[in-house]
Amino acid sequence: MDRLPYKERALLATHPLSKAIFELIEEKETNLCLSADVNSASELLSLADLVGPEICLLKTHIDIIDDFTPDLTLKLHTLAKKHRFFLFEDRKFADIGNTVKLQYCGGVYKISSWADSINAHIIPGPGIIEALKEASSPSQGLFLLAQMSSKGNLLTEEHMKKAVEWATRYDDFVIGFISQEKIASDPKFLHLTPGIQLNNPSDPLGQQYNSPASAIAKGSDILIVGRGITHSPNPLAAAQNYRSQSWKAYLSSLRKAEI
Ligand code: 5BU
Repeated sequence: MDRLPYKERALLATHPLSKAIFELIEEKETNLCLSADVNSASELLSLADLVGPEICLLKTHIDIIDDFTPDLTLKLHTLAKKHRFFLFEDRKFADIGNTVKLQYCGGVYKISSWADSINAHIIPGPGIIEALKEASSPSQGLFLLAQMSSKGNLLTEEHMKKAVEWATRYDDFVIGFISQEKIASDPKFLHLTPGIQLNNPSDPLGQQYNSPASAIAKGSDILIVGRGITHSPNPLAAAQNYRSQSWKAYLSSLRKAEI
């Protein structure tokens, strides 16, 4: 697997957010993203404060918070500055352009006002990318859903290739993919991989897990860990373990690339 160091990819990145993410990963020495899938504002904030020093991205599902108020996203933003991580709202937009724009900017969550990055399915066609781009600032970026971790999912190879094609076409807004492996050869694109856990091969509802080492070996750049951390009796120690395993796997993949 040919792999360039994150710091070199920061120089090749053409979008301000992907450049900033590559730089942060390199400086902070972490390629870990916490998927903070908890139900209350206080749990989300305490988790972000506890695990913030270990991560480059915090991934939210803001619509699972029972007691959401706009104050939560202001506080998340403050924690993101304090611990230096970026906010990624895993909203998986999937509708026509006009509707996703309304969902992105409006409603209770006003995602466009606080999320550094979001993601979208490509099923509706490229209008979804154009609409989200129109509603974003130049420093916000989009990840395209190219592959999923769940058993029996319908994202075919043809679908994945389309995601790469459209990412290339809209590279002033698309900064990478949610995928299980490296799918694009252009080093400016980030590959984010969910379905990472050390203790279990799967969950009872179709989730399938890989280890950090195996995802990095397949070319992933940022590993997304949810319950492996949040359901641990000691989330900080678990995050530190995932962080160190993911970083070591990255360093060893660089050495392999040199040989
Ligand atoms: P887990 O607890 O580590 O299984 O959580 C994984 C998270 O990543 C969860 O928030 C999912 O919504 C998200 N996810 C995923 O698991 N698999 C996918 O293919 C995509 C997102 Br896309």
